[in-house]
Amino acid sequence: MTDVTPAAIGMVKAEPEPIMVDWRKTALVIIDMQRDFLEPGGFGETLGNDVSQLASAVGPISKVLAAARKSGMLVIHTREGHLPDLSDAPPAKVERGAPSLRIGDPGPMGRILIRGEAGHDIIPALYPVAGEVVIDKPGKGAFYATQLGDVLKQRGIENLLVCGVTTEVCVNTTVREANDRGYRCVVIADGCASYFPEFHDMGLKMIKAQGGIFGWVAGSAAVLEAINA
Ligand code: TIU
Repeated sequence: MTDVTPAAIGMVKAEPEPIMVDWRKTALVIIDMQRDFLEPGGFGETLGNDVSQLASAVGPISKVLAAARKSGMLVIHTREGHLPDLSDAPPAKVERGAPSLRIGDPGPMGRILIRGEAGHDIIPALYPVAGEVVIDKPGKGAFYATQLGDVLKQRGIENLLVCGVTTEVCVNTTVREANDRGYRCVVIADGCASYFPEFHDMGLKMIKAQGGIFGWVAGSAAVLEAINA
């Protein structure tokens, strides 16, 4: 008998090329699957968006989440939102555009994009379980003003499976932040969604272009196949 854990290397059929990942050094990062973005009456809808556009990501994410949980992979959920006193919400963000309700205004799911309110929480289908990490973030990127970097370092993580909403906003910003910090990001194409289908497509293309300038892109089926292999 030996106490050396066998290697847990898997190959994900990704673009622009397949990528080998050590699952022990990999985390699943689910970006902002909050009621505020996916349900009527939340932040996404106040910005004028058709929130039903995001529903397609839920099924693929729940399958990958189930496989990650079964395999013992580190699971991280993020939530975009602000403190009740708005002290972490820059006026430049709060005052932006002409939404029907602004950040902090009372809405049908509580105050828009405020921590602790119903709308800020993660949708029931993907709700975190004990042992999973929840990162609250004031910005679009999950590294800015959060403990995410420390969590990943502590756990020896080198690779991120990234999914969530929206493709071109919080997913792209987080992947760019992670890429600059040395993480290999594999973005789960059908586990992401945008209010704008063309931005979803382009957001994924931008990541995998130029030899994978920001990372890799793979479908949930390819990711599942690799995790379950
Ligand atoms: N989570 C995230 O992407 N925040 C956004 O504000 N996205 C929009 O597309 N508006």
